[in-house]
Amino acid sequence: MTTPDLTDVHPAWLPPEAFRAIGSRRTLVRGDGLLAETVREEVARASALYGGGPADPAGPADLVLALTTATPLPPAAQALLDGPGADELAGLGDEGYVLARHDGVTVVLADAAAGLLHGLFHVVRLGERAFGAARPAQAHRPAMRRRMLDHWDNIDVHPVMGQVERGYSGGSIFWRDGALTGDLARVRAYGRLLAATGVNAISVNNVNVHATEAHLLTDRLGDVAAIADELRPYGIRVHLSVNFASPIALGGLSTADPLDADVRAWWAATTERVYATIPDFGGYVVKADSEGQPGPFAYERTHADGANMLADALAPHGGVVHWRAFVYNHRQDWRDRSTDRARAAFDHFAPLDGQFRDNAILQVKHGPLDFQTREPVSPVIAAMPSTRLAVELQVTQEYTGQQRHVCYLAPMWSEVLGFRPWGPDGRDVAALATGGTADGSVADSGTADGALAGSGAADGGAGGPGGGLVAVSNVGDDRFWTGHPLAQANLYAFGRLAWAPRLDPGAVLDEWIGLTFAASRDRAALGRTLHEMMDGSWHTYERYTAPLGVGFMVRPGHHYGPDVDGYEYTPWGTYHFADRDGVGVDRTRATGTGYTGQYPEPWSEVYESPESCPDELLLFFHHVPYGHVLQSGSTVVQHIYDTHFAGAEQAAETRLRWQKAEGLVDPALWARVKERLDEQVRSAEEWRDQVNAYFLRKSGVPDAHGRRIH
Ligand code: BDP
Repeated sequence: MTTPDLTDVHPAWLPPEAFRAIGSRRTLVRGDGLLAETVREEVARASALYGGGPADPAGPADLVLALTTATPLPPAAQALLDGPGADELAGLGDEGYVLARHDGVTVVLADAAAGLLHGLFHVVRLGERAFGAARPAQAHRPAMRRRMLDHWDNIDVHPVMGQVERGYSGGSIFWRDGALTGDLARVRAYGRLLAATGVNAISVNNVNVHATEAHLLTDRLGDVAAIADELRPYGIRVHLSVNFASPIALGGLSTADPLDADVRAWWAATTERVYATIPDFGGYVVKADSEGQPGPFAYERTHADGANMLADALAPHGGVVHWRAFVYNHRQDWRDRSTDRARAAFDHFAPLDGQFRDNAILQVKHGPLDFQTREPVSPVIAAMPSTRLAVELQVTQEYTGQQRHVCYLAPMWSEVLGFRPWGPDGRDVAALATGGTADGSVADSGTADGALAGSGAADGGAGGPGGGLVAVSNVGDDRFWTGHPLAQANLYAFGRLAWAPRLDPGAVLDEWIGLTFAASRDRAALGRTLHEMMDGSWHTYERYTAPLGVGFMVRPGHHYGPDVDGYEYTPWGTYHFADRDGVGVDRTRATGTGYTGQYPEPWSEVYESPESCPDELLLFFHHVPYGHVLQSGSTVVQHIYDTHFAGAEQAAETRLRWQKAEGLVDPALWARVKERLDEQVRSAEEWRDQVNAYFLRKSGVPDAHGRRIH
């Protein structure tokens, strides 16, 4: 294997300089297998750049990366095995590792080669610090067993969505001109970047499986195998989005009924062929009965019937099906207020808890609607104690500025992962996705993959084995990978939080800055600037867009920029109900849609009352008069004015900060960010003016500070 060298492509968080500390040292790599070769290759490349090299096996070394099975072990590794660090070595699993530094040698020990690779990237993150003071042996294991990116990529260019649905970074890195890309080195480079964050699975095509892409399952499987070959050296397994109606479209059957014997046989045979071609294939991703995709409802079967059929086809091969819970009616009658899209996933899936196979993972969007800037945590996540749940995030910034605005999303994800549906003493979302039985088991430590507990206890019970964390990727064939170079941080942070959900998002940001800009001539100044620009950028974005959790004030279709009533009278079920007296959606049990009743206590009660509902979600849960006083002391309408003026100002400050950083980074990157910031400032003013003018006209309440509202 040769490590990719893509001179025109930005190295993201793995520039050569990030390997300086390793590259200038004497390193020993011991162990066999494909991923151990990758580790060797990485070390050799760094050494070639910085003058270090493989240590003489008999002589001294600065860094030892070894499998516990290697014989003979280098003395520093053997000392760790025999010494006080031995306890840490128990139960490392197939991705964990122990890191220690003693007697002037830094040691990474792992039971499996994937662990060695993760350990190597840990040393890269530490840089010189890895070779400083002694470190007691410490075990590191991923909290989530599967840490997965879904690509919404099409092979063909879709007439409306383009090639990558909700993609803001150019074309697909997998598919070009109706075929597999000729640039497989780019795919490999992507795998390398992802491995350095901890991601270990990718689904390579859109969840909306169009006609061409459906064939990836059968006659175009070779393309998927070629991608798998590129990603395998980095420990990343490939998954495929499949169309539920494939037996009809590809198999010539007359039905896709999940209980039909021929249909089941077709899936079993097809899946067998997939594994014959790609033995480490991960499994299927399915969007069914949603936004026009076929599904089991056509045959009056449940989603458990649908998911289990695929799970059964995959089980003999060790595969899993990710079955998405994003199921709702997108042809609603807006005049009928008895429907509430937020309720849909819970209404469909909660009654099915306990009916899914062990290798069926229910993939739930983190909020009940659709990746808005602010949503409560989906009540489905707390409603399925006997089902393996994966939480789905959106790294691609569909509703958060489409990679034209700076919007660092890790603080949002961290809030989601830390949310405790049963109150302060219950488990949090990270624990539910991990499947850990106790809170502490989540912090960069073990995954429990035990039997399903099946308990619906009021505190969340012991829970199932957990389905992990999934996100929609933001990567395309753009030379900066993500269109907006700073949007790389979201991709990086996703992987890091999937590995260790309790990491501080600000610290992860600094880690990304440190690696990505390792070559900057003034790293400290640049680091401060970027931190200030990015750490609070989600809140800034929230301030100048839809207020107080109301969501969806975007232009229909492409979802960029403000359109205050764009979705208000459409069939999509996404309303804010603003009128002359007030705004917001009444989702209470007492007078509204009853959605608050989908939460366990205490949140059911907290959300039910406008007095206790957190300000930032007030309009998600309540329809209130414009003069309603928030917990902050401000009225709703004054809050809207204040935050919109402040948010647009903060966007302008962000641009100013960047202007001062000119010269500290590569000029092309600086220019790209500057161009995006110009658009952000323009767009933020547009949001400010439209939202403020809208609420001024609706309410007739002037700004208390007399500012001009256009
Ligand atoms: C929405 C997107 C749409 C996706 C859908 C999904 O607008 O393009 O197909 O989610 O998650 O956010 O399936």
